[in-house]
Amino acid sequence: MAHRWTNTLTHADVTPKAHWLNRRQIIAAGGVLPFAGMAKAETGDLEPNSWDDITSYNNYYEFGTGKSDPSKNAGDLVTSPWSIKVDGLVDNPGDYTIDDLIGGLTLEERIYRFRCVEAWSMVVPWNGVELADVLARVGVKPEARYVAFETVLQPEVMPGVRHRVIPFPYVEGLRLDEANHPLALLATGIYGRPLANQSGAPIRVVVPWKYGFKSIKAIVRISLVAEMPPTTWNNLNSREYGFYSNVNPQVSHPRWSQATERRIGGGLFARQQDTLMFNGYDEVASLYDGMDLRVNY
Ligand SMILES: Nc1nc2c(c(=O)[nH]1)N[C@H]1C(S)=C(S)[C@@H](COP(=O)(O)O)O[C@H]1N2
Ligand SMILES: [Mo]
Repeated sequence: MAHRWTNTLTHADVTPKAHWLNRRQIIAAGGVLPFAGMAKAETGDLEPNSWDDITSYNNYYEFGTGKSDPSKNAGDLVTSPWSIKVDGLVDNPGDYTIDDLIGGLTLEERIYRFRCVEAWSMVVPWNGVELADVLARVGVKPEARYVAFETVLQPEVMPGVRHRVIPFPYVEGLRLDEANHPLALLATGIYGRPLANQSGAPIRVVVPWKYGFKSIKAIVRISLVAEMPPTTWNNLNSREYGFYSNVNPQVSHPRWSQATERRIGGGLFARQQDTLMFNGYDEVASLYDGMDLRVNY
């Protein structure tokens, strides 16, 4: 892949290998990192966005369709107690607390690019556990081929749900091998702080090589299934939003190019830059060997 000046950093520069290959343990899962103890961000292109950028420019249609609606409206979401139903083709189905689900797993910092299908992007320093570790804990049966996720429904505090801006609950899914890739996270924090409600508190999926809508927020259900599960944006418009939705600068959205993106940063300082195949995470390419990514978009 040709790298231009904006893209000369490899994934290893974004997230130092120690963060994810050696699975450096920062603190036991469930804890909160002290801000001062955070690994310093890499300089340059992968400088994380500020907490303010990350928590004030959001997509979370349960709280409205505007970018500032989630930060204005998500404050009353009840995130504790929280229960996650694990069902389908698993050895250990049941209702899990967050601690049951991730307690004792390695909580890591992952500084990832985040690329929305709308052609804006950020860099976010997530704290979370590998989804693969959680799937191992619940015990995936051999017949399972996909993982389906569902977001909480609290209509009393979700104006977008009351106004039915799109169908809810929001649902998403991954192929099992995608979900088991070490880059796929269940995140509980950003910058060492618990997720803000608008960021998907208390626990969300993060799949950095896919468009942002695959990274479903505030999950209350994880189902292991045999067939490709329905997903919200694909249900709404399958021509515009595929099940895979891997970031791909060569496959345009029917209504706009995906070749470049607007990096959000400090208000007026948003800038245009090239979009990278798989959002720069080339290590996932082998998941799609033999697939035509124009067909399986
Ligand atoms: N439940 C739920 N999850 C969601 C969404 C949503 O509307 N509802 N929006 C998605 C989209 S389109 C994007 S780009 C990201 C935005 O995440 P952020 O607000 O943390 O940047 O969340 C994704 N997850
Ligand atoms: Mo998005």
